[in-house]
Amino acid sequence: MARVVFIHPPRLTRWGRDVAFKERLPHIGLAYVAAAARQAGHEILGIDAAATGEQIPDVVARARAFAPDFLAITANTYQIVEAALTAGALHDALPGKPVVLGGYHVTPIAEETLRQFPSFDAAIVGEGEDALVELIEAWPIRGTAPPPA
Ligand code: B12
Repeated sequence: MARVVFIHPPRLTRWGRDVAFKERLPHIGLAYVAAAARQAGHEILGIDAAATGEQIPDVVARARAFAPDFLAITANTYQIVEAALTAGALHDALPGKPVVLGGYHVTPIAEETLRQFPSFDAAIVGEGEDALVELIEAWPIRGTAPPPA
């Protein structure tokens, strides 16, 4: 069993402006992936910072308090910089904990995205329910040996 935090990144670029209803809607795709992880027996925490208005320090504090093994972030293209900054802050606060990216930005350009934003350790393309569970279970967490090549 792993402890996994699911994050919809904060909005950084529109501070002080009214937030439209669209940005307040919870992220359904991330919820699907989180539900699959929970169904597979993992402990989950969801942080929809885009919907709640939380900022990177809030996300980091909540993630740390949960003592995660694994961090999962979603991003559309207009959120990729926010997601990368959040991943970097999580790495600083939780050294050695893997951060995996999913969603619409990374799906068509995974290799380019991972090269451009080294704060992501891995990416999942397309629908993430099964793939994320497989990745969590294969990743060498808590000192377990890596899977055979
Ligand atoms: C529904 C929808 C909306 C709803 C969102 C409701 C909600 N809060 O969830 C509303 C109407 C609000 C909306 C608004 C916008 N949308 Co919209 N929307 C869609 C749509 C039609 C479906 C998304 C969806 O819910 N899919 C179903 C869920 C279950 O799947 P999913 O989100 O894809 O998630 C799966 C995978 O992506 C993956 N995954 C996702 N995240 C993660 C994370 C991890 C860690 C992992 C492992 C996997 C993973 O696994 C998930 C489960 O299988 C898509 C187009 C499409 N047909 O897919 C566009 C789409 C996502 N929207 C888009 C855009 C641009 C917008 C707007 C900016 C439009 C605008 N100009 O206002 C706004 C932004 C709103 C905001 N600021 O947040 C673009 C994004 C393109 C991009 N590259 O970023 C899309 C792809 C449409 C397009 N072709 O251009 N949208």
